[in-house]
Amino acid sequence: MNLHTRRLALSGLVGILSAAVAVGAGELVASLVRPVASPVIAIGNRLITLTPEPVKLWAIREFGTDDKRVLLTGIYLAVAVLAVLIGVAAVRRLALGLFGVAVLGAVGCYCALTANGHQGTDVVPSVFGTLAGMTALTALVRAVTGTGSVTGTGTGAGLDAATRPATLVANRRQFLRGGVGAAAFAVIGGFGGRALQRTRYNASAARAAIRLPEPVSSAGAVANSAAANEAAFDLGKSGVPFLTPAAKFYRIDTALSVPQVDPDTWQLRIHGLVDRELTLSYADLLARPLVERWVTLACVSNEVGGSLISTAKFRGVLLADVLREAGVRPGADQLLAVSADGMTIGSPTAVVMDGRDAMLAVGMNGAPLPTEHGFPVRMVVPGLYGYVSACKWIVDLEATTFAAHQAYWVRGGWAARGPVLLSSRIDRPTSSGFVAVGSQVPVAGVAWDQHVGVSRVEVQVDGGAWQQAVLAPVPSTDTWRQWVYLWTPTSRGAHRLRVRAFDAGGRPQSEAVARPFPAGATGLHEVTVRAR
Ligand SMILES: Nc1nc2c(c(=O)[nH]1)N[C@H]1C(S)=C(S)[C@@H](COP(=O)(O)O)O[C@H]1N2
Ligand SMILES: [Mo]
Repeated sequence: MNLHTRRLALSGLVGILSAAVAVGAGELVASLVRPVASPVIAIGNRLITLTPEPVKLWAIREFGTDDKRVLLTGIYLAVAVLAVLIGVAAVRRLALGLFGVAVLGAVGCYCALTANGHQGTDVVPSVFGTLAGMTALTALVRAVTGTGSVTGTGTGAGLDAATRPATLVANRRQFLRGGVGAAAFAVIGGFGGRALQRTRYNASAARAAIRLPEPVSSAGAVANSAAANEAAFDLGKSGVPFLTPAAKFYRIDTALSVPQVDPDTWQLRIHGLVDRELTLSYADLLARPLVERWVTLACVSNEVGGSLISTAKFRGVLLADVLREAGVRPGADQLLAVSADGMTIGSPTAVVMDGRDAMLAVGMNGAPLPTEHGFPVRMVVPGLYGYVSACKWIVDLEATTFAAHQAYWVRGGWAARGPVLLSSRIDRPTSSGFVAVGSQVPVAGVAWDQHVGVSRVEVQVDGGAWQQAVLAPVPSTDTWRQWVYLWTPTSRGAHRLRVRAFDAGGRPQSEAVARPFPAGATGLHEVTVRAR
């Protein structure tokens, strides 16, 4: 490598080290402000809100619950590329590099100050990160060019390549010291800051200390039928279990850093078009009669055959009771929920109040809600997609109208009212699987039409006649329904399996192919399996 190339590489390194110092300082200061104020998180959250819905859908489809890790990796890579450019610019002309850092810092400040649910102090980590980055850049560039240094052997002509010393680094000792110092600061600040954030803002200790009261109305009978399902069909092996364990429950939200809400200070304010404003503490909620219900929650972004649907036993307070106490006025057709992280989710009041088990949920599968699933309190409304009903980390509920307020996803073009659509899925066998000719193959899966119910499921092999599957018993219409059809392949080669479900009224699910946007996917799920 000639001197020129080596100098370029070194300039890039100067940029990377300075950016690392900026990011590290940002994380460290964010540990004193709050985790969402971290510049990288703030930029990521802004990117999430700026991303057009089709791209979001694509990301959810491609990466699922990994979408956040992918986004953060992308941001780090982009910052690294910009940092190299800034470094190269700075070694030529320091002011130019400093300007670049300032622009990046300004982006961080802007994102922190415009985030959903932002606070004024959220800008502080970005400001400190920018200043730290500028300081590091200045020191490292001066060591390289020998400008502005007392001990330097340079001529001070950092701008002019012709008069520059013919060495790579004008002040080698100063550069080494600065570089090692910057790297150490970045690593300690970054990882230390993150660790501090995790200890200072962590709801898991509070969560672990909670003992939920027993429900006055339990989902016990339901547990029996879930067990019966598994026994009858061996669905544990051949399909999906009725209950989704919390660790496997799908997760969809825009929170790059999971809100850590302290149950001791948590409050839910119920206001707007009501006769009496209510403010409930966590203790108030637990003091009320709790019910426990099996509910299948589904995401509107779920593709036909997708996995953004899960079933849990939710424990909570019936929301309609609370709303009757507040006295929701006629005309308030929307209940607008706001979360600790500024998400807004609007539900149709009539649906919440129609007698179904809409809840302010505090528990999931017998334990307090997991932090990722909304601890301490979330909404659950059987029959509505999550984006119009299932606000996690809820802190505010306003009785309003659809005309007056558009919730977050609705502003993105999604349907304002989101009833779950009748659908079905084949879980076994999978498309990649082989089955044996002449053997009995359980074709199994789930079908759902929450709060309406599934009355029949049929399976079709290679375009032939539709065959009726056996349905598992269900606790209520609010959950998915497991089904199984025993199929004996009679010939080798590829076989196409399709499934369709019928609702409680005998209506079949729509075969028209529609993408999830804007009101949920339709079409029949099919898998192709090989028999040999
Ligand atoms: N605060 C908050 N609540 C939210 C969301 C969100 O992004 N933020 N996403 C909603 C969507 S789109 C769905 S499908 C459900 C998913 O709930 P889960 O992550 O517990 O499965 O949460 C809903 N509640
Ligand atoms: Mo969703």
